[in-house]
Amino acid sequence: MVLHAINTATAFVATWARFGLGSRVSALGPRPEKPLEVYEFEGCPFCRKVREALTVLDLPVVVHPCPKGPSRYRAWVIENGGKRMFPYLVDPNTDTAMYESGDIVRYLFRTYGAGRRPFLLASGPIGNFSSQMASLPRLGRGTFYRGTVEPEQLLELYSYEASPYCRLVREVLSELGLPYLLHNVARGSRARQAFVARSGKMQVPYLVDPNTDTALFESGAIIAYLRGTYRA
Ligand SMILES: N[C@@H](CCC(=O)N[C@@H](CS)C(=O)NCC(=O)O)C(=O)O
Repeated sequence: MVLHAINTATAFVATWARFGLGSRVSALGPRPEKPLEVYEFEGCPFCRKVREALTVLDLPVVVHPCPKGPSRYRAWVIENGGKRMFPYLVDPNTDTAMYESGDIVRYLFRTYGAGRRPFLLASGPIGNFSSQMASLPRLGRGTFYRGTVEPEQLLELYSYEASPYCRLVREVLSELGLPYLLHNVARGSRARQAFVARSGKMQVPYLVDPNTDTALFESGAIIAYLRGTYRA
């Protein structure tokens, strides 16, 4: 209980360090037919920039967590991309695959946006520094692999990047190496209506696990569920 409160408070600090970037949607361009795929880990400041861009551009994405350690997607990236570097984006809609957070953010806004990149995503060094500062209070959470059980089907998470409660859940998904379909539902998201129709209310995080026929709100409950189910 106390630990969850401390975690939530430090997750809030991370959001403030980015001035709330990733809490609302900006001008949108064309929509992809298939979800994008990203290989990343929650504790990585460069990966945060990509997740922010995906939220701001209201894009669904399959997240393949690549925490440090023997996570299978980390090995996949090294084999397919040629380098051990994260984030790595795969866009099946345009047959594109790329490293480098700055290039990925530029690509996303060029392909799926209709406006300018927010300052913290456009300014290289300042944006990177602020993202590194945002990672500090979380003390490396979401960086190291602690997974044991591989689910058969993809989990689904409704979230948006700036939400501190969602951050706590994404950290655990990352550490457990669990892949999931991330539905970004920031303010102004076109996906909100369908989300409320599915879940009954507008509240994130919301986890759906088709492997156990489970769906639940509340970060604390979701984290307990994930650890109980996927950390043998
Ligand atoms: N310039 C790259 C830097 C990426 C980078 O340094 N990523 C770190 C993680 S934060 C990494 O891949 N480290 C290797 C590892 O995790 O093994 C970018 O902006 O994408």
